[in-house]
Amino acid sequence: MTAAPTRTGGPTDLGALRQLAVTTLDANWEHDHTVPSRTLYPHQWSWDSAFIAIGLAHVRPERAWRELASLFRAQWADGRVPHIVFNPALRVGAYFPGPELWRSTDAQGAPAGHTSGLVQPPVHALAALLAYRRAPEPVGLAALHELYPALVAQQRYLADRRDVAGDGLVCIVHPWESGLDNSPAWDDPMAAVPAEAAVMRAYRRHDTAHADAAHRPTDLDYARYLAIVAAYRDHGYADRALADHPFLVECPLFNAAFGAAEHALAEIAALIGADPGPHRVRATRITEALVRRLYDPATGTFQPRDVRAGRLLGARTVLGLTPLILPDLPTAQADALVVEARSARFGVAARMDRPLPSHDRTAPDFEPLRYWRGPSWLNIGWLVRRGLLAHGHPELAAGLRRSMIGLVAGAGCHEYFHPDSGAGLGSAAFGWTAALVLDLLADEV
Ligand code: 9WN
Repeated sequence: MTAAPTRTGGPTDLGALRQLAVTTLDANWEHDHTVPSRTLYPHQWSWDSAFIAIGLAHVRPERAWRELASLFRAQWADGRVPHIVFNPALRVGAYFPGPELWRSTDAQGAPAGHTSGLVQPPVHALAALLAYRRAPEPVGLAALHELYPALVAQQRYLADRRDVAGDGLVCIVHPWESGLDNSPAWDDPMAAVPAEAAVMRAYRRHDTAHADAAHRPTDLDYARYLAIVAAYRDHGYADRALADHPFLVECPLFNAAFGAAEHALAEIAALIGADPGPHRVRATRITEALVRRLYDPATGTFQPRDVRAGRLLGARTVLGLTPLILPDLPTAQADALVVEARSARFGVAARMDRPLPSHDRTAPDFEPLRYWRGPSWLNIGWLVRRGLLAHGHPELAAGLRRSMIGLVAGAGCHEYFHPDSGAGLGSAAFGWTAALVLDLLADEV
């Protein structure tokens, strides 16, 4: 195994790389969870914790279970797992928007501590299963027993409350729920959200104090993010009246995670003596719905659906590749996604000359420095690599793995990376980058 040539700031060999990853996770550990970043994101984030648990299972297995347990302690009565769990010990203004904007404790069924009211892709059942496989004993099985009902409730919330179109898929109500906040995928539905950048004069953004504003979402993006949060919050985060909500989208990644969670729950159920059957049935239905509603034969990839406008969204982002993680994705769609992944848009190859970008690198709105509009992210590469393995493409998976390890070896545990040079961008000590590189290093290929 060879790592890419060292770029500024990276460790010199794979032992040092592993050590850097462990040190990063240790430094970000905060009493019962890991912060994504001490500076930019000092609270607990939902899908970050799942990815982080996967890495912790290799080196600090007991913390992997504590990470998931602390997140699920903040689960709402309706089953939603909030995308941010606020640490009450931090000062007001440690992150924007903070608890004073979310006002979760006014909402019915919210926990006593402050959280957001949104969710993120449900990758937690998969994380719990992988953590168990890496570290089954002594606490693994007991932890699965504890988590299982909460993971089932998380899925039930999504299936019962968020299937706004009634087509078997989950609707996200905010770009933050996708995890790919300012992806070009959301440009069209965001343009329809009435807001003015000037409203941001009334607030102090925390992110641009810690990262280059040119790499972050714009003020107009933030004005719209706040308007959508206000609409949801002012209805008590209830999902009954969503027909009038300003942002309603079916995201391929979110729904692929939703299906992958049922596959993982089937395996967890079998391990703890519960019935895997219903999970298998639900997994099959989700994959069928995803193919029926989000696969676009014209582009050969999955596109998000704007539920308000009643049409598929056109941007070809990396979100479209992620249904590969579904083991039961039909061969026709899996083959088409491999063609898309290998195309000049994404450049996946057995020997990659550049990292996997978050957006079509041939598109006119590709922005190599701006967050989810071009830069390369380890969590997405990690998911796509799993998908390539699941669908019989070990050489491509190995190429992607080498590329990802090369990125961290070259630049350190950055939040994201320049999609041409591989230079590190965003937070320099990012939780899921550290965790997932540990997971990649532990595999042979
Ligand atoms: C808003 C924590 C989170 C990630 C998201 C990423 C970013 C937050 C922000 O950071 O989002 O949730 O303030 O930009 O987009 O995927 O979970 O790392």
